[in-house]
Order: sequence, then structure tokens, then C-alpha cells
Amino acid sequence: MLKLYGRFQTRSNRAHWALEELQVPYEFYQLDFAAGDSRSALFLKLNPGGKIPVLQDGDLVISESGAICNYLGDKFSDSGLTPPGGTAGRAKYDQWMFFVQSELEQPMWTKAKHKFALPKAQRIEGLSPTVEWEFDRAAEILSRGLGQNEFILGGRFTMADIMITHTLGWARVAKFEIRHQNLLDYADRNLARPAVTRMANKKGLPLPKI
Ligand SMILES: N[C@@H](CCC(=O)N[C@@H](CS)C(=O)NCC(=O)O)C(=O)O
Repeated sequence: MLKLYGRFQTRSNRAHWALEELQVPYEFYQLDFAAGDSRSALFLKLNPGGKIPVLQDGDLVISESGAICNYLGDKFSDSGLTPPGGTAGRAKYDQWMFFVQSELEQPMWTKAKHKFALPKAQRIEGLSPTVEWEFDRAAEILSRGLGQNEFILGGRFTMADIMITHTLGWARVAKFEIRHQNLLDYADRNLARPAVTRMANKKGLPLPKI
């Protein structure tokens, strides 16, 4: 049985949504950060970095939301959610998978780190105008890449759409302005998928205590 360790409203939604698109059996363990779950012995054994999401598939343990989406898409290749390796489709898919994490999410993560995630002594104030400008530039590139296509690779939904849509949702919550109507429409379309509703209704299990 696949096991996902995560928490709603975090990057674990990416892996969680992917599992629901695939409609494969899995267990979802919802970590309670306030109770110290991410620093527990069990969880640090799975991910010494203490971060979610983590996917366990038998003896295989993977962290990083993008790597989990790729693994799941490749494992369940009939789904078509990851294009086959060595093809033009995969190359463009990889391009957007890297872009979303290194360009689109990066300014928001920088802001979040300096607002609350880093220890106080490491935080720098006054970064907002810079990161908002950076985000806007990345959104501009994404908007051009999407154009009037339904999905980022054209006519087919892939894991890259999950990663991008989640990140656009993050932007809305974090109040980063999205000026491009095609991105707003794209996010709304993808968030209306039945897999998103199934994910939201999934009951999280408590992290086992050891
Ligand atoms: N690059 C990683 C980032 C993982 C990450 O930072 N996860 C956050 C939640 S969105 C987390 O676990 N934070 C808890 C902590 O840092 O203690 C990914 O995409 O999976």
C-alpha cells in the first residue's frame, strides 16, 4: 500500500492530488506540526529533513513533491500523467516541472521563509517588492507558455499541471497578484477536477507513534 505523509494546504497537496488523479489505493497520514510530528523519530527516519510530502512505496521512501509526482506518473504510466522519457513531450514536461519549482514558487517561498519559516535571527525584512516583481516575471513567462492551451503541454493534463496549479493557488492565498486571465482561468479549470474534491474529502490518519 502506498503511504503519503503530508498535511492539507501544503505542498503535499501536489502528491495527494496526483494520487487521486491515479485513483490507486493509498493511505494518507496527516502530520500535526504543532504536536511535533515532523520532528518525531518515525518521521525523521523517513525524511531527515523533517519536511512533507513523503511517499512510501514498500522499501522506497521519496521526498520532494515534484519527484513524487514523477515517480507516481512513471509507475502508473498508463495514466499518461507523465510523458515517456526521451521524448519531446517529456522534455517540455521537465522544463515546466523545473520552472515551477525554481522560478514560480521560489519568490513566494523566499517571502514565506523570511516572514515565518526561518529562525528569527536569519530573517531579512523588506523583501516583498523584490519577490513580488520576480513572481510577476515568472507568471508572465508561464502565461506566454500556456497561451490559450487547455493544459501546459497543450491538450493533455499532466503532473506538471498539478504542480503549476497548486503553485498558482498558493499565490492567491499569499496575495501575490496574478495579472494574467489565462492563468486564472487555467487554475480554476484544474481545481474543478473531481480528483481535487476527492482529495479534499480524504480523511487523514494520525501519524503512528513509535
Ligand atoms: N521542495 C520541497 C519543499 C518541502 C517543504 O518545504 N514542505 C513544507 C510544507 S509545504 C514543510 O514540510 N515544512 C515543515 C518544516 O519545514 O518543518 C517539496 O516540494 O516537497
